[in-house]
Amino acid sequence: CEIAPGAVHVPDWLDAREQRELLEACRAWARPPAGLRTVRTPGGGAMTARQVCLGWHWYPYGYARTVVDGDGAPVKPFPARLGELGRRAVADAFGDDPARGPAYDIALVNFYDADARMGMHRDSDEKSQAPVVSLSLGDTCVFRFGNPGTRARPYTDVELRSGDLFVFGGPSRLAYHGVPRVHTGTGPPELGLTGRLNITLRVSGR
Ligand code: MD5
Ligand code: FE
Repeated sequence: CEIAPGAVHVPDWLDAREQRELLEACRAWARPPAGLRTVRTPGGGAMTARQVCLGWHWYPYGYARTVVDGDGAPVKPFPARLGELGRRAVADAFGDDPARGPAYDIALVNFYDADARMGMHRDSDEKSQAPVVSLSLGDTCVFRFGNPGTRARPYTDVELRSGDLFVFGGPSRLAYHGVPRVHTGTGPPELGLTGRLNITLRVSGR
């Protein structure tokens, strides 16, 4: 379902087994060194979603090969199978040939507990125009899709559920977006995840 030009929502893209395997992998990546951390913004604030990075380490506002704002450890490698998953995601969303898809080299995994939010922002630290692939696990959230030019309304609010794929390409690549709300206890019980987890795949362009 196309929400805006280049912004495609594919509900229920990951089956139950793929969701379980991805969650297990995320739990392993979350362990130290270079594990789950709280992101602190230059203004003195802290993000409420906690994050782990693969391939490149994101910090406000850039990318590094070590956890420059945490334990200083080298960032965990970007797994080849996430690259394949990313190309398959873009191909399914846009109907392209997966073999010609982008070479993903960054994964950012965000863990949201019941009170976590993400304010309206743009993802502009990547030097590539390649689409961002977003995969959701666990609790349903309200995802707020805004505009390329302004943080303000109008917004399109979309519910993202466990297993959903969202791809942001073309004119939507630099749109403002956020997560105003997580609906506690709405994830699939058999997944065994409290809260919500989101994986984004990106191309660094470096
Ligand atoms: C999330 N994560 O649900 C979202 C999914 C982040 C972040 O926002 O920066 O880690 S990624 C949503 C996204 C990426 C690129 C463009 C657009 C949305 N967009 O144009 O709406 O944790
Ligand atoms: Fe973002």
